Amino acid sequence: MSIESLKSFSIQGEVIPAHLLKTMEQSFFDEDLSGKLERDGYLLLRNIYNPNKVEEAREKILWYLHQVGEVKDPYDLGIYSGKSNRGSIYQTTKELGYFWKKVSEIKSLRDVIHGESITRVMDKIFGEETTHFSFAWLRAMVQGKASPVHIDHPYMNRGTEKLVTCWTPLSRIEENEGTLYVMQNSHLWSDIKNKFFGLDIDASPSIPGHIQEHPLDLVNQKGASFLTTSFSPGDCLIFSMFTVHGSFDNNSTKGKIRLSCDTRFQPTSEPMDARFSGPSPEAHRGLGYGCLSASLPLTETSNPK
Ligand SMILES: O=C(O)CCC(=O)C(=O)O
Ligand SMILES: [Fe+2]
Repeated sequence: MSIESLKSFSIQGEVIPAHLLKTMEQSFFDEDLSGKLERDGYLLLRNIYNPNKVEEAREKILWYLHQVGEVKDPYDLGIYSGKSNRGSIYQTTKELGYFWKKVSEIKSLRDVIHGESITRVMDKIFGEETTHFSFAWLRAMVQGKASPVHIDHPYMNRGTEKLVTCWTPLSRIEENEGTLYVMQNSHLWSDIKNKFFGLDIDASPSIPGHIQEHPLDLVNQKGASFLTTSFSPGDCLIFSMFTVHGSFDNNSTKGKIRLSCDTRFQPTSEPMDARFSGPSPEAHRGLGYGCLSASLPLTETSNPK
């Protein structure tokens, strides 16, 4: 990583010192993926999807965001307009949820995130036939926004424990454009695991699902590092339910929106969390796609979830 880009890493406006940043290690399909996932808590795989298909999905998503006035012309550059008509067109959480469901179910997006290439990877990881949640977490992160530090377990633990997250960038994401980080070896931190194991954020809505400490404090306290990298269309990052992760602030100087989608895979033979399956997944609090902060107008997403 260049010194220039290191200056761009911040979380909630706080600059991350260079010595706390390390580059993620790339994995390759022919390796022992499940062994490596168990060892490291994450797998960075490049060029898994067809980049042209990712680009096609990205353009369609941006077209929808342009339709609600959130993306400048030419829309395929993905530059935030600073404005939005989304809330005046879709006035309730339900309507906003329907809009986001429509965007999240764009065929070219589904062809990427649930397609043959990634399924092959997942079948290899689990050593058996796999399937995925029908629900997908499509995210559009504008300048200055970041996802809080968390593990995924409390958000989706009503089905099997044999579950992984797959984070798919939908464009080139430079290091200053709000990339994802994982904390090195955090999947082995027993205090975090014990604290969150069995917590269900829908059953216990008063207990925060994410980690309360500032990510910098947590990394310092653990003597750990932030692992990250830049991403290209075609890449994906797979991690376990107990891997601590979050995103850096999107510090794009051009106003570029960071588009990505997270999905969940598991063996077909295992029980699935009913909230995230079927044609109309109820998701959190029964809100469907309306539970996602991404369903809100981009002008309102100052407190991302
Ligand atoms: O994309 C983000 O900002 C957060 C993604 C995430 O938390 C996940 O993929 O589990
Ligand atoms: Fe997550």
